[in-house]
Amino acid sequence: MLKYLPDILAMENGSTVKNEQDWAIRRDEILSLLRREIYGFPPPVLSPGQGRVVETNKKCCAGHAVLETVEITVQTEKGPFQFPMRLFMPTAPGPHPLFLLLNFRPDAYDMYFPAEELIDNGFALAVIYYQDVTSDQKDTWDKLAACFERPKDGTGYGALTLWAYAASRALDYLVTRPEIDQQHMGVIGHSRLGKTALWCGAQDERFRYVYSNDSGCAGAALEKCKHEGAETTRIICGNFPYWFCENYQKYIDHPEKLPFDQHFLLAASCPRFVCVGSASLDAWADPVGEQLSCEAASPIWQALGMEGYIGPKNPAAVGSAYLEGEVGYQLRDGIHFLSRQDWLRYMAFMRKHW
Ligand code: GTR
Repeated sequence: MLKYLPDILAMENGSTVKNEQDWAIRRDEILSLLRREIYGFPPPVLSPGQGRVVETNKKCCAGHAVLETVEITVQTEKGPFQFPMRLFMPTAPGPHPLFLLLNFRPDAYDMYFPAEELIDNGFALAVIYYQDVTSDQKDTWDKLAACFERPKDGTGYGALTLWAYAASRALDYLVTRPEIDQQHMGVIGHSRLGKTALWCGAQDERFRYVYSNDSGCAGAALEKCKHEGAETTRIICGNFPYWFCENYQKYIDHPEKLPFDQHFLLAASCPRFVCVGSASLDAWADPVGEQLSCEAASPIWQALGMEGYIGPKNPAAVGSAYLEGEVGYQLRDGIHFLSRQDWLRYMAFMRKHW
């Protein structure tokens, strides 16, 4: 493996992760590190998120699903904050496995999710439009971001952390729905929201499946090992400083000094299941860096008697999918996109590890 990556097994007390007890300690260390140095600490959870169905459409997906609009309420330091969530629930008897998608647009139907295909495969789908939570704009700390005092010591939440936090508050409500199978819930996102999904799943153990689609820099892709055409720490820190905590800026020209790499983010979901998807024409998100990260995260699963990533060490062939291990990887043909093909593989991954 890449020798210059920080050792994921090396605990702060100098010992090596060998079993579940060690891993519980090491996972906390990793989460603290990621919170302190890149994503920021989340706001406190004052009480579980609550939901209220405000609209119901029964003529959805050929009548095979009910589409609800649910208002999610989060208690904050400045009072209740609300955002909407769409919920496609199969009409067939449950309980149903669930995908919770963080999405780019508020529309009920969207190019990034094949609602009917998911429903016909027996999945429930919850969708949050991320900018209902907080705007994706520099120096605009609005909506949920305006509801808490952001710590000024460099570790205060970035926007990714707030979007992830909101997904967890929506999950607080979703687990109260008897139609949902709580053993089979996954969080998923594309691109910046793929970074968010990884970060959400890393922290929230109720998600048994964590999916990253084309998440790239500061997502699944390694920062210390970039390939041609890939986004760098300098570019992402310069363009999107507000996605992260301020401490991340310390590394803008020195990713080699980061005390972690992105395989730590994947590993934080161990012993659960992580599936990383790349696209062949998406050099910006660094497919090879994403695949290497899956391999680099795997020693944690192996220390616990599992396998992690089971796939080639050389760059994967276009169109291939390696879904056998607890860490899946797939390389779809085509551009930066969350496609039907990606979803078919993500459904297969969940089924395989049922
Ligand atoms: C790009 C950004 C990427 C990725 C992408 C997206 O501009 O550089 O890291 O997050 O946006 O979210 O579409």
